[in-house]
Amino acid sequence: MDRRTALRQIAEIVGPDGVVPPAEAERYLVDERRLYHGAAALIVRPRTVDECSRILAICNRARLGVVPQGGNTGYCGGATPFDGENQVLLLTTRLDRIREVDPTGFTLTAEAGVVLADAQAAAAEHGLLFPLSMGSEGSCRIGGNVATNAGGLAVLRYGTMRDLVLGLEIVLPNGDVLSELEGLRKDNTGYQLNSIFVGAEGTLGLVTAAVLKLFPRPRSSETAWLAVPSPDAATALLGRARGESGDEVVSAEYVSRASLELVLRHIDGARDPLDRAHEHYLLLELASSDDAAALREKLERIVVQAADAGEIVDGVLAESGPQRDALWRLRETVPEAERREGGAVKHDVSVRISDLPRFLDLAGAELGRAAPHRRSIYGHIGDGNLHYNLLPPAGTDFAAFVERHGAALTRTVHDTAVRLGGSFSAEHGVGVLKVGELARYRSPEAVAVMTALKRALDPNGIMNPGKVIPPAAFASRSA
Ligand code: FAD
Ligand code: 2HG
Ligand code: ZN
Repeated sequence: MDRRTALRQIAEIVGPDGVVPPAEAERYLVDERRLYHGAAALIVRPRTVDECSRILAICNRARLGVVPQGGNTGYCGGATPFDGENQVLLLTTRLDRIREVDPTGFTLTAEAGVVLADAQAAAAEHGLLFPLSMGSEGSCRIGGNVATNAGGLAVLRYGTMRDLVLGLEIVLPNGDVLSELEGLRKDNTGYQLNSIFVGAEGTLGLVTAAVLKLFPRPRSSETAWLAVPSPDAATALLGRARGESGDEVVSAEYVSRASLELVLRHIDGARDPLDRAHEHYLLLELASSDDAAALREKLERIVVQAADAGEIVDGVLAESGPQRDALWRLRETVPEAERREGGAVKHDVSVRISDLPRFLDLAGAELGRAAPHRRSIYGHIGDGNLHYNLLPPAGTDFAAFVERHGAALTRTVHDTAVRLGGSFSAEHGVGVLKVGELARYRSPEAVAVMTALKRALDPNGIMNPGKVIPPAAFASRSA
C-alpha cells in the first residue's frame, strides 16, 4: 500500500474530529523539556481499540512509523515524531474511560488515555488508593506511565508502575490485539507477557488499557522535613525509619540546599520551614492503618532516636494538611524552579542506596575538575535514585553552557553511576535522548536480547522508530 493511500485511510478511520489540524499540531510536536521539535505526516486521536488496531495494521502494511503519545510529559523525547512524511503521531487522549473499579479484587481497569490524577480520584471514590504519584500527575496518562515504567514519590512502599500492573491490552504492530485484562494475581502459564511492554516506551506495541493494583487507603500519614548533616546520615536515617516503623515509610525524598534555594527564589509562597540553612534535607512520609496519634508517636520516636545518633540536626513535623502540602511543594516544584532559573542539564541516575554517599563524593570530585557549574541535586533517595542536575554559573547563558560543557558533564555523571554498578536512567527511560547511552552502557548481550524482541514483535520497525533500540543494532543482521 502506498503512503498517501494509507494516510487517507487512517484519516477516514478516525473521522474529521479525530485528525488534529495543522494549526493545533505544535503542542504535540514539541516535547516537555523543549529539547525537540518534531514533525509528523498525520496526527490522530482514535476513540476505540478497534480504530487503533486498524490504524496499526495499515501503518504496518505501508511501513509508516507510529509514535504513541499520552500526556507528552516524558523527559527523553520518546513521544516526539521525527518524520513529516513517514510517521503518524497517535494521541491516546480520547481513550479515556475507566472501564471498571473492582473494590473486592482491589483493581482498576483504565484506558491508556486516562490522566493519572483521574485514576487516583476514581480509586479514592471507592475509598481505595492508586499509589503512583508524581509532579506530572495532572497531565501524564496511564498508557505513558506503563510505557515508561514510571516511578515517582511512593516507589519505596508500592513499587514502580511495573509492580502496579496486573494486566494489559496491547495493539501489536500488525494490528492484532493482545488482551490480558483478567486481573489475575497469580498466573504462571508461560511467559509474563505484560512485563515486556512495561517500560518499552511504545517500541513494541500500543498500550490501550491496563488493569492496575489498588491498595487500602492509609488512615493516617505523617510528614517530616528534616535537616541531616550528610548524605550518609540521610541513608542511615532512612534505614532506621524503615526498621522502627515496620516499613511504613512511603516516601524518602532528598533535597539539597541548592535545590531548595531555587524553589525559594522562583516559586510563589515557598518559604524555608527551618530558621537556619542546612546543606541536606530529607522529606520523610509515613503512612499507616494506625490511628493518627499512634503514627505520630512512631515518627516522634524515630526522630528522637535519630537526633541522638547525630542523623538529624534540625527539622519540623507537619501539624496540618496545608503544612504537609507546603513541605511537599518544596520538593515537587524543584523542576519548575530549575526551568525558571534558565534550565538544567538533567540526569536521572540510580545506584544502590548504600552507594549513594560514595556516588555523591565521586561525582562531585570529578565534576569539580570538569567545568564551572552549579548543582541541583534531589530525588528519590529511598529508591537510590537522584536527579543530579547541573546549571551554568549564575548569570551565564544556559545554551552556551550546554553547547560547551553539556556532553562532558553528562559523561562524567553517567560514567560515575555506571562505575558503581548503577543506571544512567532510573525512571525517565531512554526515548531518543539516551539511545546512545543505552548502546554505551548496557551489555552487548542485553542489547542483543532487546533487539531480538523488537524484531520478533515488530519486524518492520514501525513502532516508535529510533527510540530505545539503537538504530544500528536494529539494522544490523548479526545483532
Ligand atoms: P508521554 O510523554 O506521552 O510518552 C512517554 C513515552 O511513552 C513515549 O515513548 C511514548 O511513545 C510512550 N507512550 C505513551 N503512551 C503510550 C501508549 N499508550 N502505548 C505505548 N507507548 C506509549 N517520571 C517519573 O518516573 N517519576 C517522576 O517523579 C516524574 N516526575 C515528573 C515531574 C514533572 C513535573 C514532569 C514534567 C515529568 C515527570 N516525570 C516523572 C516524567 C513523566 O511524567 C513520566 O515519564 C510519565 O510516565 C509520562 O507519561 P505521559 O503520558 O506524559 O507519556
Ligand atoms: C522529579 O522527581 C521528576 O521531580 C523530575 O522525576 C526530575 O526534572 C527533573 O530532573
Ligand atoms: Zn523523579
